[in-house]
Order: sequence, then structure tokens, then C-alpha cells
Amino acid sequence: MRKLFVYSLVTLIAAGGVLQSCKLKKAGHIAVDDDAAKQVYVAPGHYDEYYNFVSGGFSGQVSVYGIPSGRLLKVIPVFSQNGENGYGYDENTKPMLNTSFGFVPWDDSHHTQLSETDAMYDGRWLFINANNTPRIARIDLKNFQTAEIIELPNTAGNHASPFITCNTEYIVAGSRFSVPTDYQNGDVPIKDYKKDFHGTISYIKVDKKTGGLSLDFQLALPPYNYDLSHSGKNASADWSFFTCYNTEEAHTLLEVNASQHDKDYILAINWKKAAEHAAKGDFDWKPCKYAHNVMNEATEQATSEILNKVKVIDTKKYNDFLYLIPCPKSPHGVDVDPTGEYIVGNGKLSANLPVFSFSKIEKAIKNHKFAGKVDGINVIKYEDALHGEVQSPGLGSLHTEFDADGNAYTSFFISSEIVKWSLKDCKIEDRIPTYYSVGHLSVLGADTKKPYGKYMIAYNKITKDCFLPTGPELCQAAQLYDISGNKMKLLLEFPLVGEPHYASAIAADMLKPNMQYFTRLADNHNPYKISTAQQARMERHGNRVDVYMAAIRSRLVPDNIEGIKLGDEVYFHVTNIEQEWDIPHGFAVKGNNNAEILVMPGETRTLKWIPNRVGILPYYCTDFCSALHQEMQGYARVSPKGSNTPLKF
Ligand code: K7E
Ligand code: RUQ
Ligand code: CUA
Repeated sequence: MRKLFVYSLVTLIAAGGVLQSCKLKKAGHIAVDDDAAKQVYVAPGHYDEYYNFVSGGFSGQVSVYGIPSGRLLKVIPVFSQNGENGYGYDENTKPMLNTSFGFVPWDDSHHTQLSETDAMYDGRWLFINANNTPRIARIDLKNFQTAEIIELPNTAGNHASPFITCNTEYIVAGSRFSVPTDYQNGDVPIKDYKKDFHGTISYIKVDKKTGGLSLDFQLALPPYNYDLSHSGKNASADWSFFTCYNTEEAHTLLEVNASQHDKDYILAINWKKAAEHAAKGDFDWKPCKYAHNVMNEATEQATSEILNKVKVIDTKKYNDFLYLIPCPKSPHGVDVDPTGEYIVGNGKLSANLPVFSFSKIEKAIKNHKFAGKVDGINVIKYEDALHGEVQSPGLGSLHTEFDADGNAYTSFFISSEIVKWSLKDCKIEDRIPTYYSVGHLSVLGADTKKPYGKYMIAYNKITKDCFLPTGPELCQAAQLYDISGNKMKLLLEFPLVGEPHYASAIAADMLKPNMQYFTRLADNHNPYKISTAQQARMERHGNRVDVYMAAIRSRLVPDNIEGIKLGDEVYFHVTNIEQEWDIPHGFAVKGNNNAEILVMPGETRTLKWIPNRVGILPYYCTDFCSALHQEMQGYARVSPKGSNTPLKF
């Protein structure tokens, strides 16, 4: 969301008097129940009931919060370098940020998805997209670390991503920006948009055992903006649904030109049939370039590979598996309810909220009853697909979530509220304001076939007046609501890291991280590992100096090194030889242009240092690890180029 756009809308709405101010709340204008505090208070030493994984938006990371307390437990670095633990700075994890464009140290992440078995969370992996340089990451939930990142070719604006099918067979990803594909000459006039630009949807296979990602095939599509997606479940399990806006195919002044059509579309794709086409050979191998990066747990080193071709199915030739459903107007989210029957299209500029019926869509397809074709794709009649419309629910609908009892909850950005309505009859049941301008919301567990319900969280873009001011740049925030009763009830608001989009919560007892997964030295197959302080040493190979270092309370071994010269590249391979799971050591050198490293017990991490001045440069442990932490230090002597100071350690 562009901030300017946001603020102008807020000014507009505030002028209309629709928004209340947080100040009013403090004056008692919105009721926060007396026992709200009791409901969210998790006493010291007690654990939260849910882990909530929140996308970091322009921070590129994922942050983990406990629910209901709203306590920040951890930031998991994914697409951006993270000085706090050396991610993307140490030699081990740097390859994770490789792309076909080279090393890209930042991205914009929007949507989290938990792996599922039979449309229920299985607690194995978390997936998240990078919007800017199109990538998908897999985070391993046994150690809360980024395990794999795959780039997507032929794609720009990887926003409709990463939505998973209900047995995690595929991750589905659609391009927000249409562009010339990688196999075209991309140097074309932008005004030739309609002729030369394409949308792309990717199907990424997930290995059942390891979670390993591989790009199976892509669909070449008309140049719409594919904004968001959701997979079906139960009867609709073989389908994925995408919203398309800019079906006007505009390439400039989109705020006007892409808002012409009264209805855009939801694109329904039978992914099983598409996969059958791919398996039958109904595709062309197309040249392209994309990176695939994997963290190897045994060696604690990431490897990065650039791949150069992909299967592309031309949907002008093969289109018996995709259908367009008209949807008013510039839809953003598309959301499938827990039964798989209802599909909600959230038209940002639409007065009413349409709810489509999967069984009706199926019937229209079976009877070959279509309104015609657009760009070669069959269009189902709006009325033939429609279950019902929620009449005038609010302004600017973005996303809808569901509880286990047949209720839906829709976020309205412009009117800054969440509206609860009934799936059966599309009747509004309750509404509650958000402070302010909610984007995504999540009902815990809503993308499974049996949502947890109980809590709903709003992810708000604007927090003016809500917290102590921090200058003109304010945080984004979440608000937690109790939805166990008929009326929604606000319990808590808490600030977030980066701009949150989607989030996924899982019951805490589904995950068992921590000590049972800490690395035993014996399982560490890093080539630079040492197992005892006696093995610590220093080696020179040309202008490369390798320092094999041990860290243990409360020493760094070796702690005096000499013989380094200007022009050398120094690699500190630090092994934490502690065997107690919660004692990390850090390591940093004065003046190094890489960050520190954080080394967990049993691990080896490598920090590269190119000294650029002569002198004594101290190094030390950066993580307060014992009463003698301040004694965990050392000196490196750097001599001029060509000097004959011998190696000494
Ligand atoms: Cu609505 Cu990127 Cu999911 Cu944000 S998107 S709000
Ligand atoms: S030392 S416990 Cu820098 Cu005072 Cu931290
Ligand atoms: Cu080791 Cu501080």
C-alpha cells in the first residue's frame, strides 16, 4: 500500500466523520471490556496458546508473536540481511540471497502459508513470497530457519503467492505485473503492452518428505494483474482461484485506466488438469534464468544454483482447465471458505460483496454454459456462478476469513472496519472498527477446513494516535479480537515489525522446536568445523588466511593472531563447541564491512574479513554468554603488504 494513497483516503474518510479517533477510545468511546486484559495476560513463565507468523512486508522477514499476549518472540530472517544473527552476512547464508540478478539483500514479503495435510496444518513448514525479485522461501518449523529459496522466472511482482494446495502438493504463484517473458526480447516499447506483455502463474512442486521446492511448470496468460489467490478444499480441492484486475490491460495511469470495467475476473484453474497437461508434454521448454538456493543442515552451508529452462503451457493452445468468472470491481483478495463451497471476491471498488458457489461453477462448466470467451478463455456468467451478494457491507473490501461455524469476516480498508456476515444467507451480523485502515485480517486457522476460531487479528496500516508517537514514521500494528461470542470484542493492540500483510497462526502444541533440534558437534559436517580448542589453528593459502576458531565459555581460541597482511582475505571459521543447547556465542572484528556472526552450539559459521588498515584490530564475542563474557576477546595484528611477519596463533 502506498502511504500517500492511504493518507489521502484517511483524510477523506476522517473528514466524513466515519473514523473515530483512538483518543476517543481512551475517553471510553470504544469499550474494551474489563476482562480484556485477563484474556490476553500470559503470566511470566507461562506460554502462549498459538504461534503467529506475521509477514514483515518491506522488512522482508517473518516475525513470530505469541497469541493471545501479542509478545514478539523472534524475527526469522528470510529475504533481507539481518545483522542481529549474521544472516546474509556470513559465508554460510550469503548464497541464500543469490538470484539471477546476483546478490539481492532485500525484499518485500506479503503472504505466509503453513504446510497442510488434508487441509489441516501439519506443523512442518512455513512458506512466504518475495514480491520484488520474485521468490518463494521455505522456513523449517523445527528450527525456525529459512531452509530454501527459489526464484521464479517470467514473473514480476510475485504477489499472488505462495498459496498452497490442501496436501501441499503445489505452491501456486501469480504475477502482479505483466511483463515480456524472459524468452522474448524484452526491449520493447511499453505502449506495445497488449501485444508483448504476459501474465504468468507458476506451479512449484513440494517434495512430500523433505519439503524441497522445484518449479514444475508455468502458465502463460493474458496481461492482466493477477493479484491474489487461494486454493480450494474438499470438493474444490483441485482448483486454485486468482483475482485479476486491470483486465483493461492498461500500462499507464492505472488508478484511472484500470478502473474502467464494471467487472474484472476471478480466474479459476483446475491445477490437477493443468498438471496432467504438463505431464503429457503439452508445453514448451522455454529458456530463462532463475536461482535455487538450499541450506544444507549437515554442512551448515547454503548452495546456490542457476537453472535455465522451464516448462511453459500456452493457455491460448490449452485452455480446457481455466475459466473466468466476472467479479466486481478491481478485486483484491479471493478467499475460499473451510467447506470449499464458497468463494468470496473482494472488490476494492465494489459496493456489494459477491459470494460464488463452487457447485454452481462446476455445473456451468459441465453444461458448457458460458457467456463467451475473453482472450481465448471461457467466461462463466456472473449469475450462474453467484451464491449471493452481501449488500453494502462497507467500503474498500480487501480480504475475507472464516470461522468454523459458517461465518465470514471481511476487512474494509476505506471504512476501516471488519464486518462479520453469514455465508448461508449473506446477512450482516456484526461490525467493529479498526484503528486504522485494516489490510489483511486473520481468523486463526481460517485457511484449514477446521478453523480454530476464537481469535481474529486485524493488521492495520495506520496507527496515528494509537501509541506514543515516534516521529513522523509510525509503526504498523495488530489488533486482537475475541470472536468466540456473537459480537466481536477488541482485546489488545500491539505494534509490529515492518508492514504486516498476511499471517498464519498455529496451535503451540503442533510445534516442538528448541533443544531437541540443536546441532550435535558429531552431526556437524561443515568442512571448517573443529571439535576441540586444541584443533584451533591458522592456515595461509596464497593471500587467503583461514582461522579455525573455537568458542567456549569464556574463551575464543586462538585469541592472538599475527601474520595477516594488507591484501589478505581472512576467513574466521568459528565453531561453538558448547554442548548445552541455549549458549550461543557471537563474533565480530573491528572495522569489518560484514556484520557479526551468531554461532549456536555445535555450529560452525564463517565470517569474511578484508582488513584495510595496518594495526591491532580486536575481536570479541557479541553475545553475553557468561559472567566472563567480557573476557571473551582477542587481537588480530595486521601488517603492511609485503612484510615478513610470520603466522602466529
Ligand atoms: Cu492485501 Cu500484499 Cu495480501 Cu497486503 S496484500 S494488505
Ligand atoms: S555489558 S550485560 Cu556491554 Cu554492561 Cu552488557
Ligand atoms: Cu561468548 Cu559472550
